[in-house]
Amino acid sequence: MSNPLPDGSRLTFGTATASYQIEGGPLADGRLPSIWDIFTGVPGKIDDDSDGSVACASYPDPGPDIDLVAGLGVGLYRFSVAWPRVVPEGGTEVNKLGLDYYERLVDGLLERDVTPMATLYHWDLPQTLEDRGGWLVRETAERFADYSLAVHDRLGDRVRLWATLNEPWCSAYLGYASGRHAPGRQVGAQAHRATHHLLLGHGLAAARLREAGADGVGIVLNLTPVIAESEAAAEATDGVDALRNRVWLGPLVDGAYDAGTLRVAPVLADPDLVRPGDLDLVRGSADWLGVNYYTPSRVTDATAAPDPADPAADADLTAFPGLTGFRFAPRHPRTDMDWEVDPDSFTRLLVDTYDRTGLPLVVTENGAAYADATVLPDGTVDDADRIDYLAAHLAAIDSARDAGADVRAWLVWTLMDNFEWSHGYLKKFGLVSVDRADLTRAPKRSYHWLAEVVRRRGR
Ligand code: IFM
Repeated sequence: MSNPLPDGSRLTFGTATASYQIEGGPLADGRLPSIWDIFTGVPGKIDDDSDGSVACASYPDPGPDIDLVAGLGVGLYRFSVAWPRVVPEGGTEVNKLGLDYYERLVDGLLERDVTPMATLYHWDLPQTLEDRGGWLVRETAERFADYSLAVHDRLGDRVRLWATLNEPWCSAYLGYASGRHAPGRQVGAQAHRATHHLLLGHGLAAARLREAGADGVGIVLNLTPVIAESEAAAEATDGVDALRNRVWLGPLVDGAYDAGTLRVAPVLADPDLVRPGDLDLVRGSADWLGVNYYTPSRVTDATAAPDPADPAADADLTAFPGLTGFRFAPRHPRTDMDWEVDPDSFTRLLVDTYDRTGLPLVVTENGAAYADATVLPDGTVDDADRIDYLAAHLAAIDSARDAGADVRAWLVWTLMDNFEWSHGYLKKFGLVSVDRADLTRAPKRSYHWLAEVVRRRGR
């Protein structure tokens, strides 16, 4: 069979979404609650007190979204499968009705000549599994492999690009250390256990998929260039780099956690946690690597005075158990997430990641949240700032390719405004706006911009 990845002779374009952020229908057709259904019910966790119970109401009819994707003219669409739709109890019993939805989605994409890329885990763990320990326990990794195979059994004849996990850093450290994401636990350095079980889950799932004939299995990481802003921050910078980047890439490339990673995460040397063979399973398990990039991480020492007016200055510190004595120092300009805009760091990240891994890269997410306050007389959102961000980051990918990085595709995050996790519906990343009252979709100027880029460059 031919290689399922785009061949890279030119950049392929696409866009992406995730199940909990767009689907709604939390109890439809046998789905049971995920950790996000429970977490969003806890007062104070979501900025606008919202949840994903309606989201963009893409369930059960994916037709309008597929039309929007096709209207962009892009070649690839990355969606995620909701584990609690397919295996609601988290065990081995498969819910056929849940899979029917994804079958309709995939068939609709293929009919419109768009290649589907399925992400198997974009953070919606069945709550039943969390009740048994979630990613802190090994069993979850094993159940993830069973579930992955069930999805492949149904869709593997039509889907050839599989991403196991999306941004496992968030699952481990926002889910179990800072508690800003579901399941909202704060178990300190024990969060590293989740890291290992996520990697193991990826390795087990990749092996099962490969046995079933898959040859386009990847993993999606939110890698970030980690930049020391002061000499005194050198050690902390190394620690942040370890947990953001090396703890994932080490096992994938070398089958090992490196010494600097073990310094900040000593539990990863525990033989009861990291059992013989675990890391061998992970090494070489990816046919391609998904890179999600939004912003770099600038690290400075804690003694450098933070700007008290700067909400981004100490964001997510608790996400790094075992690390102290530093803070983040993002520069300007920034997006509505307070994330620094830095396309040059993107070029460097892609070149360095390709050098480190030798794997074909897919930019599985890249985009920006802006307030979208400017509206043209015909009602179109005039999101010039988002277009500038996207144009600069597309140029950054072109530079990385010119420098030799094997970047095959660029998937813009995201098709439409949706449930942005702990920010609810307050942060808008979409190429298409969604009216919260009646869920009407309206393409923004950035949607038309992307369609024109694709038309000019080829999809
Ligand atoms: O919306 C998220 C997505 O689900 C994962 N990557 C980052 C995006 C923006 O925060």
